This record gives sequence, C-alpha cells and structure tokens, in this order.
Amino acid sequence: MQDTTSSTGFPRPDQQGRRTIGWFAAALSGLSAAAVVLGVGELVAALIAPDASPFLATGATVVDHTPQALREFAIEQFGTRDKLVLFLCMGAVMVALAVTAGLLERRRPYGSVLLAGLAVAVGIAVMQRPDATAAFAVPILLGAVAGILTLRILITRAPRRAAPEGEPTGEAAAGEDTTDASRRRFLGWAAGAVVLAAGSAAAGRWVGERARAVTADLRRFVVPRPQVAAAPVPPGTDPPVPGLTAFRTPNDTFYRIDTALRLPALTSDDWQLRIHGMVEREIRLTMDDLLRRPAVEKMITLTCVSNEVGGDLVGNASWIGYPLADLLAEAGVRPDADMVLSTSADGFTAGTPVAALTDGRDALLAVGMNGEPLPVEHGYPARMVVPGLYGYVSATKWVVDLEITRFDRAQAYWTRRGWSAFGPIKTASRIDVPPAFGRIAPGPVVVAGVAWAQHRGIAAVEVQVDDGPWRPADLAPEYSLDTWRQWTWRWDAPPGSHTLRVRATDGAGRVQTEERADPVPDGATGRHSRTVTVG
Ligand SMILES: Nc1nc2c(c(=O)[nH]1)N[C@H]1C(S)=C(S)[C@@H](COP(=O)(O)O)O[C@H]1N2
Ligand SMILES: [Mo]
Repeated sequence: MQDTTSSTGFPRPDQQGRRTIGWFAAALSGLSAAAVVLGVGELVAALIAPDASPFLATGATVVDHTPQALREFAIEQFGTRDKLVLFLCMGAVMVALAVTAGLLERRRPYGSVLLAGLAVAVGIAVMQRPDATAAFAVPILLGAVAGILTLRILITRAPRRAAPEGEPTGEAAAGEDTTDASRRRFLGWAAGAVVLAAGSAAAGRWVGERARAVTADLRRFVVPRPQVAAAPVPPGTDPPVPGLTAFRTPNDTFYRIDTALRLPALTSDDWQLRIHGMVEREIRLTMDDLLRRPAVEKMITLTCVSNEVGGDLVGNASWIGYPLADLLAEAGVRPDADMVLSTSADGFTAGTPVAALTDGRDALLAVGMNGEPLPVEHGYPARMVVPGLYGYVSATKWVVDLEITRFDRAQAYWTRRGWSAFGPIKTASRIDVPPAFGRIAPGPVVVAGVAWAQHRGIAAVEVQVDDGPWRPADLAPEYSLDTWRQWTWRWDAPPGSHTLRVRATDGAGRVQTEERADPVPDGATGRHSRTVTVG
C-alpha cells in the first residue's frame, strides 16, 4: 500500500514529495477517537438519559438479540462472568474498528465515515432499549461528533515521513523523516484526547453513581406507617366505564411537571429541611427527625396550572407525610408573615400563602405516594402537597428549605416569569369518553369524565348536547373536597354529528365559567367539549 498524504492529512496524489503517516500514529489516532466517542457518550448519557450509555445500551441490545443457544452456551461456559466476556468481546471489536478507522483516515476521511457509520449502528442499538426516548440518540450523536473531530485533529497532526514512490508504508520505516519535536507534539495531542475521554467517562460514572445511590436509598426507604390512614375509597368511586380515568392515579402514570433537566439526586441521609426567616426559632430537620413524628395519609388531587381545558396534567394519589401546619407552629411563624417560600434541591421555588398551610386543610410535607416512597421524579425524598393550589405555588418537589417571608418581599420561580403569585385551582371538568372524534352507534351511550375544584368540592356536573338544555350527570360518591369526582351521563345518542359539552359547579355553588382563558397567568378556563359522530 502506498500513501500520498498532504500535510493537512488529505491526500493529494499530484503532490510532489509524497509523505505518509505511520501505522502506529494512525492506529493511536483511531483508538483515541474511539475512546472520546465512548467517554463523551458516557458523560452525556449520565447527564440526560443514564440508560442511553452507548457502550452499555449496545451491550444490552446485543444480549437481547443473542440466539438462545449461544446465550446458554455463554452462561454455561462463563457462568456469572458472561457479562465480562461480552464486554471484552465488544471491547475487542471496538479496538479493531478503531484501528481500522485510524488507518483508513490516512488517505481520505474514510475513517471518519466509518466512525459515523458505527455511530449510526450504535444509535440504532440504543434506540432498541425498551425505555428509549428521542433523548437516547443524543449521547452517541455528541460522542460521535467529538470522536470524529478528535480523529481529524490527530491525523492532521500525525508525524509524516517521506514515502518515495513504490515503497510500502511499514513499521520499520515509520517516523524516519519525522523530528522528535513533531512526534512529541502528536503524542501530546493524543494524550490530550485520551485524558478528555477518561475525564468524561469518569465524570459520567460519578454522576451515574449518584443517581444509583439514590435509587438504592429509595429501595431501602421505609414509608412510615400513618397513624391516621386515608379514608377508604367508597364503592362506586370508580364507575365501571372503559376509558374513564381511575379515581386513584398510579405513580408510574402520574403526570410529571418540573424544570429539572436532570433529576435531583438526593438521598434520605443527605436530605435536610431548614425552616427559617420570619420565625421565632429556626428549625432544621433530618429525615430521622421527621420519621419520628406521627405521619398521616391523605388523598389529594394535584393539578398543574398549565393544564389546558380538557388536558391531563392532573392526578390523584394518597400522600403519606407530616402536616406542614405542625412544622410551622414549631418554628413559630411571626404574625406579619404571609408567604412560605419553598426551595428545592435544584433551586426551584414556590410561594405559598401561610394561610393555605395553616387553615386546617391537609397541607403535607409528603414522603410517600400511594403507599410507596416518592418516585425520584415526584420529589424523593420529600415534597410539599397542598390541597386547592396549583403545583407551581405549592407542590415543591425535593424540598429542602422553607423561608417564612412576605409576598411583598419575595418572588417565586414562576411568578418572576409572569405567572400569578397566587394559584388557587379553578373549577374544571373533562369528558373522557366517548373519545374525541370517535364514531359510536346510535342508542344508549355512557358519557363519562372527571371534575375537580380542590378544597371547594364538586356539587354538580352537567352535560349539554349541541345547543340543548344542560342535563345533570350522575356523580360518583364524594371522597373529599380535595379530590376529583368521576361522573357519568346516559345519553340516547341520535344519528348525526353532535357536540357534547360539560360544566361543573363547585361546592360553593359557583358554575364553571364558559369564558375562555389561557393557562397564563393563573390557569385556563372554558368548557371542555367533544364532537362525536353517531351512526
Ligand atoms: N422542584 C420542583 N418542584 C416542582 C416543580 C418544579 O419545577 N421543580 N414544578 C411544580 C409544578 S408546576 C407542578 S404542577 C407539580 C407537579 O408535580 P408532579 O410532577 O409530581 O405531578 O410540581 C411542582 N413542584
Ligand atoms: Mo404546574
């Protein structure tokens, strides 16, 4: 093989005084580039999607696609070391491909093309993961970009030697025409690349370890047994209508809203809550301090202010925790204070009226959700839950600090961005069935949905067909003022296209307004409607 490479690393066949890169420098360039792909990929994955680690996700996909016979053979041969063998095999393949990429890159950027192709293959493998989202493509993408840049930079800086026509490039000849200085410079660049790769991988590991530590801590966390359990859910609370939202929302389908790009990694040992500001005495609570107190369990429906009319940013769970009123009483809130500014481990803040926490409603510092520890994405190890207020002014997850202050002194995260300082939940109702733009048969049909007006309660729900009269729907038994209510309405559907509309009346007798309003600044209003074709 004969190399004709210009000093920029690109071949110029017509160039006189042909120069070439030795195989060692080329292989080292390829290996360094591959290391950078993996290192950067690992770090980006740890930051945004831990399960998208290019190396591990590819390994997992390989395992998933290993024929059963080979898998059994591997387990039989290597026992519990089967994973190590897999990683060694993957490593060997990677080294071979990296060296190939480096050697190819000497003539034309074919090595870069090879790396890009491999990145696509790894990307496809990563996207095979069962929990894959669009974010899973990002680590390998950024890793590949960094790796290809590394390869280009190293190849253009690799020492060259004269390659007289007809003389093969070989080990013995490599470096003949290179000065020690240029060789040292190249090794410096290669070392830089390896340090970058190792540093990224180590940083990724560190971040990943922290996330794993929290997962392990969460698994060990024993939710306190409440002294006062939530009232039992009365029969009939869940009318048996397919497609109707259940009274209790499971943790894994509970809506999630927060500003966290990466979930805060807070173990219960690291957690502390500081209550300070306009108080008689500042308090600091560890999780052990908290767990020694009597816990209660309350069913509370949470809603996001960003929920559109008919939207699903609402969910109902039982929360196990400690009345915030007791904690505030212990600190002694000064009479001129009117706001509790809560801060999360990641710097989010919410401003809650002191009154909403002390007027007797079930405002909790929660550590349990539906009988389990709070899932990390819902605030592990502790969060606030306040009936009747939108989440952005009350439901701080990963809460670590309560500052007692005043609305004329402090502003919270969303208030600074144009949302209202106060966020009482507005009366709302939603049609779940029949589905939007569905086609149904004429005759008896059950229309059903949910309605909520937390801490005021739902007194009535009515349904209107086209421009007809409002008809009362059947309400499921009321669990409490702080939870949503399922409703059903029997309709004798005539053929044609019809619009169903719903409205609720809250416990104070106020009918849900038909006036349309955007979520900004304090919650959407308007009536949910659904058009169906009957026939
Ligand atoms: N730390 C933190 N807590 C937060 C938020 C946030 O962005 N960061 N968002 C709030 C908003 S807007 C809502 S609606 C609720 C949602 O709680 P969930 O994700 O458990 O449903 O959390 C609240 N608590
Ligand atoms: Mo929200």
